Amino acid sequence: MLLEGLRSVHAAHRFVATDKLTLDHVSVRRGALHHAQRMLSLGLRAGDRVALWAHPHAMTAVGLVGNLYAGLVTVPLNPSVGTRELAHVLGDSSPSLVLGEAPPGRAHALPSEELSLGYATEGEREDLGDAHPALVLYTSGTTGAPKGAVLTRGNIARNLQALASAWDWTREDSLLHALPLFHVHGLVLGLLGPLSLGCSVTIQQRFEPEAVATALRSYATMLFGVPTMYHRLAEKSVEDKRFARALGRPRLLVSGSAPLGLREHQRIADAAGRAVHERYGLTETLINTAVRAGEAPRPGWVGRALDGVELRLVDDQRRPAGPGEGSLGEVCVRGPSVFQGYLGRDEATLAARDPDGWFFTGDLGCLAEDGNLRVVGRRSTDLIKTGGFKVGAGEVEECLRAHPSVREAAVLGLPDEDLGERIAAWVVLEPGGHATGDELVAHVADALGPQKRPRQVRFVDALPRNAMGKVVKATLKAPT
Ligand code: MLC
Ligand code: AMP
Repeated sequence: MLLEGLRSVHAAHRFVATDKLTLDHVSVRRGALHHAQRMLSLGLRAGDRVALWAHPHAMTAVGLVGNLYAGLVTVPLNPSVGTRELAHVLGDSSPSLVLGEAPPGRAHALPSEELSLGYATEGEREDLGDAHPALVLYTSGTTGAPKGAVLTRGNIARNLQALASAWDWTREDSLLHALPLFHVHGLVLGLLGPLSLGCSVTIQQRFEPEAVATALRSYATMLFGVPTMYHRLAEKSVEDKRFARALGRPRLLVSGSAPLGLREHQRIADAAGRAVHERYGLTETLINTAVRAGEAPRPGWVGRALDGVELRLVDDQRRPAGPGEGSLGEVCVRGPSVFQGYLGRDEATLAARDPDGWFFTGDLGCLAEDGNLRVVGRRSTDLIKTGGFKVGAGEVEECLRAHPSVREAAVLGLPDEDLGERIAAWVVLEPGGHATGDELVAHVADALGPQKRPRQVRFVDALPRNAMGKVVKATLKAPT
């Protein structure tokens, strides 16, 4: 059962979003039961979709759990989503209702409800099986607008069980993170994890290394972060011994959502005398592999398959590739946490998952004889991971082209010490067109969201093209 842990928790187990409200798990459960009753009294029924502004706030937990109790399918909304992307997500997922306070400038025409903290002791639908959808998470592809990945209750429950076993994660733990609550990492692992296992969680509203160190010093036993966060923590640890000691304190530092560089592993090992455990996942599959709590991490490797997960490598024709550290192939995954499909996009679902249930991740990796996986890159350069956020080059290019002064645009991810990759755009202006780089950055931030904004823009007279007229991105160089 997905939220089994919440039924038997006691008030010592805290849910904290470091702002206005601290709740214990008993209050989250009662508030959520109240919310579920309210949703059902409004005429919503199991399976209906409901969007939820995923503010880093305790009420997000109440809304999410209440929706699960009522069997509603939550579409979390990024509070800093751009106007155009918001219209896409709401149009594509057609929720019956939008829950929570809309951020300034993000009005919409759908019915909406504020979340409030009520009290109830019943309201949970007990009859919903593992195949019932729980979440629709929007995720970018190489081209086009993001697609909604439908995750079921079973997908989530099995994944959290497997992670609990991999990390010896129990209700005695106290998790700390500062991740956003609209993606797998912060939402499924960082929020539903503690709520289903019954352990304490503190969600910091924004990532500040000092605030993280303070929490690590006093109570946190586990930290979840993306590599950009570990990079910033490593920087601080190198210059400040007190800081390094704080990083050495929790029993587990977990990194995921993008590769953690060898340099960061080494710097944290040197400064704090400890290792970082990596795990590897995708929105569509949840977490696939993890370095186990009792094992010494091998930098560059993301661990073995979780319980119930099968892994294999395939070549360009999707034929199984040979095993061994020397063999490289696309990573494929099969198991109980592979998603139900993309909302309303059967063709895209069929392209990503074969009839035998294998999901093609697009990641390139090698599998050691002992089952450990190393992720070495991606099949397409048109998917960018920046600060742990996945961004499609195509969506940014399309957005730039929609600007009246822009004639053509090409977007690439360039290596970046802090963000892993930074979004860089090459732009050809319309004859007589006037736009500055800052204006175009603001244009993308406003339309799609600040996470998708280019960090650098270079104006060129023409884009390099091959004989077929296709832009040759490989020849584009980093702006100087
Ligand atoms: C800056 N800002 C702008 C702007 N420039 N806003 C509008 N226009 C502009 N031109 C604002 C931003 O909105 C933000 O405001 C603030 O400035 C800083 O933004 P930033 O530059 O994006 O922050 P940054 O320091 O780069 O953030 C680093 C980070 C962040 C690590 C904290 O990238 C992050 O939270 N990453 C986590 C991503 C994640 O969770 N991925 C998981 C995917 S699931 P404000 O208001 O926001 O402060 C997955 C599966 C798996 O991958 O395996 O886990
Ligand atoms: P998303 O679609 O945002 O869920 O991102 C999934 C992608 O993040 C994967 O396909 C990988 O490219 C990347 N990723 C996640 N975890 C890791 C990791 N530990 N190491 C390398 N890449 C990772």
